[in-house]
Amino acid sequence: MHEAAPVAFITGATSGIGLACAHCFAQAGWALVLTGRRQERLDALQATLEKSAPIYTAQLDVSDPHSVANVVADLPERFQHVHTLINNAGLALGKGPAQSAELEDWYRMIDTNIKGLVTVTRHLLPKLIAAGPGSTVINLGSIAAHTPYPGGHVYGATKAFVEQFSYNLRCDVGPQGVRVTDLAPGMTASEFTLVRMKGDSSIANSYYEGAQPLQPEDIAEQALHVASLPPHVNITRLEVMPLCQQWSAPTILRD
Ligand code: NDP
Ligand code: 8X3
Repeated sequence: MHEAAPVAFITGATSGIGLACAHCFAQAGWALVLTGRRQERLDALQATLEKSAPIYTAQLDVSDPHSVANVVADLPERFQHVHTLINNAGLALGKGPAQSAELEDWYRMIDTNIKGLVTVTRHLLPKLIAAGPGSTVINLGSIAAHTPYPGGHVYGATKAFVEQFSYNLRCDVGPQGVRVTDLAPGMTASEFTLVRMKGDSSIANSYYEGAQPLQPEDIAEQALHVASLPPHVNITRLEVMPLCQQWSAPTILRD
């Protein structure tokens, strides 16, 4: 590992789990590359966190391969030695049935959750391998990778991709000292549902009503734990659910 504070590169650091990871890793003394599309939020984060940690922010839409290449190529010297990548940027769009879904929504989920994640990963792999034993890729999966539900269609499928990609990636880079983790949360209170419901805050708020969902900080603490373990320890998949969330028995359709 680089002798100065290790560097974590976080996608989707402007909200929810990514934002909580930024705070959690900064408090733990990491240097951070924080990315997302909303520049004003990156500016606010920089102002808040640079008092406690070295921070570099870059506007980044992970679904734009040129932008990913440029951001990685332009990393300042201090932030070149990326030790941990948190592939967090992601979204769900819509919860209606597949037969009434917008194809554009499906394409955006695939472009962000799959294409974006693999693009960022591919560009950073040489740096992660160079960082040496203990470097880590943490991919934000989901319980939706394993739990089919009505309206889950493409979103759940993108998270199943994330899980299998994580395992296959580990086969290749594990021997180079790079650990890979599929960090799979259940219901977590963030802007996730607001985005999924396209800004309808009444639906988003009612989703969390009367429940005690995970907080983004709960997941950020797990990410920090995963990245801070001794180099020979690789948590391959870490599923975390709030106690209020239950699995459903398979539904039987009857006449
Ligand atoms: P939020 O909506 O609160 O945060 C999503 C983050 O992703 C934002 O910072 C957003 O930033 C960023 N983002 C979205 N699209 C892009 C893009 N094209 N390029 C770059 N950044 C992008 O949701 P969560 O924090 O809850 O979600 C984080 C991850 O956790 C996602 O991968 C999600 O699938 C996963 N997850 C969430 C669960 C939940 O219940 N909340 C449960 C299981 C998994 P900006 O708009 O500024 O680009
Ligand atoms: C989001 C979790 O259960 O809302 O990844 O699909 S769920």
